[in-house]
Amino acid sequence: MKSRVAAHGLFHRHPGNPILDPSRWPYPAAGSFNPGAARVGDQTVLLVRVEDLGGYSHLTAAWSDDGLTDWQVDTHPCLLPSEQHEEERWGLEDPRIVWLEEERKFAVTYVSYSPSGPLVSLATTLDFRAFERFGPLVPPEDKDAALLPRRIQGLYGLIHRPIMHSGEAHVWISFSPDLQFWGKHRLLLPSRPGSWDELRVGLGAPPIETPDGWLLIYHGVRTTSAGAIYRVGLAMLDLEEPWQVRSRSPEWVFAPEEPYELGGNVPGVVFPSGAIWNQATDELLVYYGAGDRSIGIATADMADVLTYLREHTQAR
Ligand code: BMA
Repeated sequence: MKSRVAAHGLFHRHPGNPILDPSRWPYPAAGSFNPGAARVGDQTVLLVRVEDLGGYSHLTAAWSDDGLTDWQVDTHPCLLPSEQHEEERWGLEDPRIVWLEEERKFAVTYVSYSPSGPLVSLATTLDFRAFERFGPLVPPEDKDAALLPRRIQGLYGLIHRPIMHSGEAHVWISFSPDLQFWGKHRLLLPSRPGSWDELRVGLGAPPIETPDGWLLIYHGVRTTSAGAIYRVGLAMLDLEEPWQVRSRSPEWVFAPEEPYELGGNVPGVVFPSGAIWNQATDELLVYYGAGDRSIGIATADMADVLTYLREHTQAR
């Protein structure tokens, strides 16, 4: 029988961390962080949130053959705020990428920072050079969204994170027949009073389809006298009824520890936003923003992640 997997031993930092930071950028940047991730042909692309020196963000692609080393950063941004989209006026942030098999396109859900608050927009692409914009999916304030890669009972699913007036925020799931009109809204993962994720929770990487269900890698926030701490937890959703949470980590599985996570522009932040599961090696690569300034990779064996979640069947 497999031995019990300790939460803190699940993930390992890549020795090359941080793999990207503003010093590697071909133009001036204050931060390069919170990337979406995808495999395109035989390369990994990171769609990186780049914060310019004016404090506004846009998206630029970086490419690597093995998804770990030798990153080539495009010389120009691929998604800048569009004048035709007023909701993008204060920048584009935190993209999540999903391959939509039915559409045969990548769907990029990103935060459009509108003057009346952040909301979630959708664009599609095949090559991370040309994009088609579909505009806002949900009104402000809402963030941290990704589509499910396939329809469930005939409907597309969107996991997202509306923010309440109180500042608290929980993860929700909504459904749509056409990627445009959204309904069937349900609370999915609430923040847990008293816990490490008591203030806010938000989707990290897009949901990953596993034999046990949809794996969610999420961030949880607690405010302390020294400021907010962003840590990482796991949850498993039912495969065919993804509004049902099958298990959730009682403890965090990854937290700021290294200087680039404890420092940076916003100290004490690890913010997963992309993940790639190499099914040949069973390795899960999680790409995360560190301190709102740089990018790190955390790796885990998917078998260990699934074992851990099978042992934590508490749903909420
Ligand atoms: C969240 C988002 C993220 C950011 C995090 C920590 O609200 O804005 O982009 O990484 O805060 O500052």
